[in-house]
Amino acid sequence: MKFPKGFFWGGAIAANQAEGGYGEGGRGEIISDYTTAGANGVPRQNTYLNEKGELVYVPGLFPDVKPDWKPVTVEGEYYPNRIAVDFYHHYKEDIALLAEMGFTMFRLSICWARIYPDITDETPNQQGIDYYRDIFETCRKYNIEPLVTISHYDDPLCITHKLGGWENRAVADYFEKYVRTIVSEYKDLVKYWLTFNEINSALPRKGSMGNGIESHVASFERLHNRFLASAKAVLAAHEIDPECHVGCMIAIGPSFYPETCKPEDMMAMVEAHQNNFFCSDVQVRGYYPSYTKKMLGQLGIEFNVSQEDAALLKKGKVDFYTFSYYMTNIVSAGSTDELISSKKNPYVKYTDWGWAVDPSGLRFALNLIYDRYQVPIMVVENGLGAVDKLEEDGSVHDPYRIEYHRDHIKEMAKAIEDGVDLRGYTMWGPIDIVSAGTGQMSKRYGFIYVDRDDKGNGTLARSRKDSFWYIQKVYKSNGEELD
Ligand code: BGP
Repeated sequence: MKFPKGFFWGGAIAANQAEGGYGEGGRGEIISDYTTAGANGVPRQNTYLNEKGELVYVPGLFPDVKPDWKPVTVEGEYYPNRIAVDFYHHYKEDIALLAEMGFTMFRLSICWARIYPDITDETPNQQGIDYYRDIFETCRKYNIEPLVTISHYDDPLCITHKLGGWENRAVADYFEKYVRTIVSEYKDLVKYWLTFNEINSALPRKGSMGNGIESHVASFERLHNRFLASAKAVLAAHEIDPECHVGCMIAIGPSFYPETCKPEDMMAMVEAHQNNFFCSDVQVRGYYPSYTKKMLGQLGIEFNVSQEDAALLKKGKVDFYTFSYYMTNIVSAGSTDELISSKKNPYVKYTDWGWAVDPSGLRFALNLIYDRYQVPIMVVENGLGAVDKLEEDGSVHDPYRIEYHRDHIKEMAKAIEDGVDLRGYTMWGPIDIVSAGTGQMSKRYGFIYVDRDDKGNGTLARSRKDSFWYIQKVYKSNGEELD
């Protein structure tokens, strides 16, 4: 197994799932401050008072609410992201542990509301600026390259409640201002940026509407404005620091298999892939793909793009492609909801959360992506969410996690042999953090255990799991010592 010299080995977290520090350092409020804890199979909810003052529970990472609704906390509900794993106060200790494992890259996100508590503010919040500077300097001290996500599921609340949501094009301009601020501030420390985490999670799909306020048309408008914001970010970053690299970030779980070799299922798979690649077709190629009209037409969206917007998308192409990979799924011509069949694949195992563990799907995805775009690629999320048992002596025996990473890393090596230009691997959640989907702490991805439970009890103490020592061996040997 050979990885190229200088291959980046690391892990990834997101501010809202790790930092906590609610109300500290002058940070403004973000959506997840009002997102409750769910459970395995129980969705998280956002709690709001509607225009009549009634309490409403709204699911989703981008809750479908009206601008005049008021986010509120409800007694008896738990809001895990407010403290998360307190990376806000533990980052020095945490980064030292990452360095001990041999990390050469650390993907983390900046919380927009720490830099601009209200995104329309004219000047940035100095405490936020200093906080991230210290993080990046700490990374550099250990020769860890920061990979910074500019927006990772933590939209400031003022986007909805002051500006009316992403359908307001002004939000893209405020995003550009934010990007100009952070790239200017950190250009001596940060050379790799990603615009929007899993931008395709905001793609309107069959059956994807929330509680019916938002239409598919508005939802596409929001996405289009995010594309514009991404293009503006690329141009601004390159203007300020011609040496930096700006990438897109796509959720490629699910990659797809047709349920049968029936020709209709094969076509369903093609459509599922078009869905999957739609956002990166725009961000990497710089224009809406040929199937746009048909895809959006099926959702009742009439597709038009102005010449001015088209020119911006063309100029603001990203430099590299990154993605999250967790699982594969099955598609069939009969399934109406998001094309994905609920059938299980008999050839793979499933996690306790029902995610298919399919290492060879990663090789398949890497080949597919590279054939399509021919730009450098990084896998910036991949991992196993599992329940761990903390032993009395502080150890955690997690052979399942070791096996998971070993098998996926082997498939990456094969993809490199296949000719894919893969530059790095930042697995998801090297330190246990709050799950985005369920709000649980017990869905753990880390090599580092954090003493905190699903109700917020625990000391927040960090300890090394067995997988910590395994990954240290892998990372320090540049992927050669896998067994
Ligand atoms: C991705 C997100 C992450 C992350 C991960 C694991 O979709 O980019 O933020 O959390 O999935 O998902 P979960 O936390 O729901 O297990």
